[in-house]
Amino acid sequence: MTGKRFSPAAIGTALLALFVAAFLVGCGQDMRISPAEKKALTKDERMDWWRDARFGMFVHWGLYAVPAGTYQGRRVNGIGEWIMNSAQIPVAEYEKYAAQFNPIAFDADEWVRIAKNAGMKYIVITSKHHDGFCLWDSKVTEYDIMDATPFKRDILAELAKACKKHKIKLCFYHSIMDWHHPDAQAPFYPNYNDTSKSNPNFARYVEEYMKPQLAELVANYGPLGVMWFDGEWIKDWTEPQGKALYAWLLELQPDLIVNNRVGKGRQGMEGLNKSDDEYAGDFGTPEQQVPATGLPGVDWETCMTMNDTWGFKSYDENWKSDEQLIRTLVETASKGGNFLLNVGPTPEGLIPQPSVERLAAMGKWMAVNSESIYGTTASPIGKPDWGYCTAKGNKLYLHVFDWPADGKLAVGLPNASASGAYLLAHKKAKLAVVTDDSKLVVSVPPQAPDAIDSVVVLTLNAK
Ligand code: FHN
Repeated sequence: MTGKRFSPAAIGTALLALFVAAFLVGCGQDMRISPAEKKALTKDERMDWWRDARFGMFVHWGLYAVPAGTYQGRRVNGIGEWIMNSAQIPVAEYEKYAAQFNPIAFDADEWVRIAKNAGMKYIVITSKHHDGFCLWDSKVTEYDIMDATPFKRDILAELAKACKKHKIKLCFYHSIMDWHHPDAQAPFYPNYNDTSKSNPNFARYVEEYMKPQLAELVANYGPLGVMWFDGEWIKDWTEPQGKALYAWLLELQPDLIVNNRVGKGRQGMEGLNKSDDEYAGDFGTPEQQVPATGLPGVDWETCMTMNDTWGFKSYDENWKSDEQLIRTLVETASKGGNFLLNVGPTPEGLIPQPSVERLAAMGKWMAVNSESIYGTTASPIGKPDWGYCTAKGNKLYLHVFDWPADGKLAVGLPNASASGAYLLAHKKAKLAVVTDDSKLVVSVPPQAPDAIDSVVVLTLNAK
């Protein structure tokens, strides 16, 4: 049987394709997978790394860091990144902040190291917030870091490089609402967030501006972990549009994850995605709170500020404590969710020192206890009196906030049997476990190894 014969033209085309591919790889180009090679992945396949990660860094950074909560000498109420709307700043006036935005202290590698050392596995940064300013070199607009500021460096490209180096997933927040674009909400001034209003040209904004920018972000800074949408509540955006955008993005990058704010999922179910066919998006997005019982049956992520603002405000010193932050991470994981904790960098490009200190404290705790967070699932025993519980395989991770004075840690697991127990902080010291019908009791040492959360590992004889 003779082999298939190829025409000289076919051989030439194949050789040319090989040369181009080799050239691109040689230039360190990220070879885009061709449409023929793209294959649909199951949701579980796409979500696998995200479910394992459990803990990420949110970064709200843009022109709003320049006024930092103050306009015309007056402190402006509300979250820092909303100052354009809160202070009713005209577009032409707000644009002037671009000429002042020169974050010469910005060091992407330092930001990524701070996140990684905290135990965070992914970073979600505002590519464009509601104010419309773009932190990357967009070919679709000059209202971006390269053309409108003295800084003239592609922030997202530098962050992408640092994330790749430190094996942290790079993800982008992107606002559907856009207070700067004439075909979006700019004409609604002075209340850019007027949800009673509609822009007759919004479809043009979506097709000729927003989607080309999203294509840039996926093509030039990816492969991305998550596209994290926001600003979806506007009148001009609908769930069918969200579903279409979701499908379009997965065509561009088949393993991309997209949150439920690509459509109306947040409004529809209080952040809960009832099911894939209900609302577009892969996970629910409760904000500034951990739902009482989590969001059973779906993937979800609580996003939260460390003080009271997402974007930098020079006078917001209402910082959550190390204890509050560590215990919120634990509570979120114990209910089966991810924790996306925010930093709001300064106009100079620095993560505020109080944030750096709290992330270092979280990293110190995670260095000992991350096994009880990464890849865990929700507690099978509800919420015990003394703290929280996470699970993985046949292990229960007992997060003890209130250490038992009598040295007896009771675990409500009727008719269960355990093969052993130990402290994550002192794995070699085996702890005695006795059982009775209604519970297991672990004998623990008089001193808790960690004042904020001491983890006892209980190995069960069955999952
Ligand atoms: O309006 C935004 C707000 O500025 C911030 O980005 C949060 C973060 O999730 N999302 C919106 C409010 O829900």
